[in-house]
Amino acid sequence: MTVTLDRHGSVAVLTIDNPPVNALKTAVRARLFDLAAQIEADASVSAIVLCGAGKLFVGGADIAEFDRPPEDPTLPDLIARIEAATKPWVAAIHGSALGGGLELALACHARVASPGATLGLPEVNLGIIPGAGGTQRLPRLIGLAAAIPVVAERDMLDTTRAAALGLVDRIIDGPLVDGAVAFASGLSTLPTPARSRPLQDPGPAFWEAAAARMSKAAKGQTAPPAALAALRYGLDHAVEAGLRHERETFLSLRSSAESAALRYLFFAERAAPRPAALRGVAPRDIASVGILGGGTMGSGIAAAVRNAGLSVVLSERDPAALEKGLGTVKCIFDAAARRGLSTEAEATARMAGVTGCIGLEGLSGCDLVIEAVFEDLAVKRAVFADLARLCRPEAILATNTSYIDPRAIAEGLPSPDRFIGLHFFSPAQVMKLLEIIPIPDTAPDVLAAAFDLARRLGKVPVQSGICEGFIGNRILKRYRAEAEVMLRTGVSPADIDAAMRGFGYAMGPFEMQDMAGLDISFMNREAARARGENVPETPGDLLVRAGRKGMKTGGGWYDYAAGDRTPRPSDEAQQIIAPLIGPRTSLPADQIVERLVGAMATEGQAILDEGIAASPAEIDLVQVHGYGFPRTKGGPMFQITRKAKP
Ligand code: T1G
Ligand code: NAD
Repeated sequence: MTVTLDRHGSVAVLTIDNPPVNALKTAVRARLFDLAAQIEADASVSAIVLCGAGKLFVGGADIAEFDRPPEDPTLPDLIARIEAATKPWVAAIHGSALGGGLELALACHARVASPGATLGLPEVNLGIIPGAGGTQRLPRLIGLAAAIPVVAERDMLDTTRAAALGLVDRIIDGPLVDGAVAFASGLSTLPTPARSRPLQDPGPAFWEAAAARMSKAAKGQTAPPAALAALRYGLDHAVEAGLRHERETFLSLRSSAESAALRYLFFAERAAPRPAALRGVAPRDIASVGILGGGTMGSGIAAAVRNAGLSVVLSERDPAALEKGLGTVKCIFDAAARRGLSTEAEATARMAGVTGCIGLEGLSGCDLVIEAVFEDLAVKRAVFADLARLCRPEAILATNTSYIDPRAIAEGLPSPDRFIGLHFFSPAQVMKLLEIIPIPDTAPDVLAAAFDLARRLGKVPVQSGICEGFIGNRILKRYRAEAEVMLRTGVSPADIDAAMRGFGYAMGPFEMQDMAGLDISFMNREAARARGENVPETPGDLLVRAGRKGMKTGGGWYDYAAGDRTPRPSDEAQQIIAPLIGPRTSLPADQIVERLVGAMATEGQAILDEGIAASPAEIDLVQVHGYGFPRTKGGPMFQITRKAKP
């Protein structure tokens, strides 16, 4: 099934039917291409309505086809045939008209839409630009000032805004096809195709502002500036030249490593919430959530859960700690409203859905309790023993531990089938990664509930087996260790950090340590030494012992001026660590990157071999969504696999 043809009097209704998103795969394009010729020759047809089956119009070209050369008829071929028709084609849009889907609608002579539809050109998310006329037809319909954000900045239009801009000719409140047929039947003349309409220059200020936004928001990405250039090219050249330039740019970007990485992540992110092992397993119900501990993590998790519309009870030890925790949650909601991510009213409503309690009794009615107390096994075991006594046996009990073996936390708990690890990342209301760590007793419907919770929270869930640091922190440890090996050979922290920033990280490994604080890992090493483990002195130890704990003490690997977060190379730090460092040397940036990304991938391969992670893509999701690995590079496993390709 690809496209069906029905008749409503003299109007032909074509319905694209290619679940789940009506992607314009080759078979769909070919069928439409043939039907367009057939209908054009059919004198009994006066007009055509094009619509989509299921929940949307068309979700775009078939991204899965991008690893192969384009197949005829290409989307531009199909669009040219529709545009040349002597009978009016009317696109009837519901749900979404995205990418090639919107370009197909732009080829039509008119567009009608149900309320609440979404129209956009999100190709830049995939490292490409629209490749079937979007950069040339959209601005001729809605003007360049409105088109720039849609084409180059992922702006989406809803039906109302699209109608106000002239992209949608009529909003159909009733049955869409009937309304579209009536609209098509009422067209007395053939509307001027988008490509034939004039284009006005919005003026240099618009272009400068767009370029400035792009250089900030799309740092390190190739497609957004290329999309802006395609729009500009269309202003300075005839439409045919503009279409040719757009297609050449699209084909070039489509074959780029950056687009391959972004398409790889697109599919990995959509597969993540639905692990094969959980197919058919109904998740255990979660309607009310308790958070135990209102510190750094507890307050962030409470905000994340509340943002998903779930009610939250936050428990702390004493009134002062509870007031602090609730205050932190309120600050998070208020900050989001200040940044325009929500309204003031929404912030107030969200906070109203968070109640506080002292001690654990207030959590007894929750369907799920997430523990975020101190990273101390005895403390965690004590609170879970109390929770098991107070909560219903089917209430899910989850730990947010970073390093402790969840089996040790759960040992001896009644109904261990309801115990699981939910490892959020700081700040929990922002970071999308959620590592899900079942213990051997964890019931399937509890594991399914964890994945379903991730979906409701808009998180990217990755299941991890049990090892020190699970997936993410284990790779982070290897990354830092390799950076330290490089440091000891005499390569400077500044060169290493600069190389990783050049690769696309927001900051390098040493800058990151200064921001988080060197004392955390120092205390871990000291604790290991106290347990009699042989942990050799590290340069970080020397710095902490000298009082250089990072940004919070005005210096760590780098110096920081008061109130200034800019890292400055530090002679003092260099002298302190000198006993452990070889003579100063330098390495080319690409070699630094290759060694550090290689170390991550080597650890990733060990994680796969041990069955801690199920696939390379899941390891890459952890790195991209938990540790700032640049999306345009796909992840350490993607990088290594791509390098290995002939
Ligand atoms: N091609 C192939 N598969 C797609 C797809 C696409 N365009 N969009 C979604 N899927 C798969 C997805 O992987 C998942 O598969 C299933 O459909 C449901 O997706 C020429 C070149 C449309 C808003 O970027 O934004 O057109 O995991 O979970 O939440 O210029 O999918 O079930 O096996 O996201 O209901 C431009 C991408 C393409 C839009 C629906 N279009 N898709 O959301 O479902 S490039 C896009 C979405 C292009 C032209 C250029 C969303 C959606 P599986 P889902 P959803
Ligand atoms: P934190 O010290 O900021 O907060 C811990 C909170 O738990 C404190 O507010 C404390 O008052 C409260 N608490 C302790 N005992 C309690 C009890 N019996 N009843 C109620 N409240 C109690 O610690 P954090 O950084 O939020 O870390 C919490 C957990 O999350 C730890 O297991 C940590 O390893 C893990 N984690 C931390 C991060 C991070 O970046 N900070 C990231 C992921 C996971």
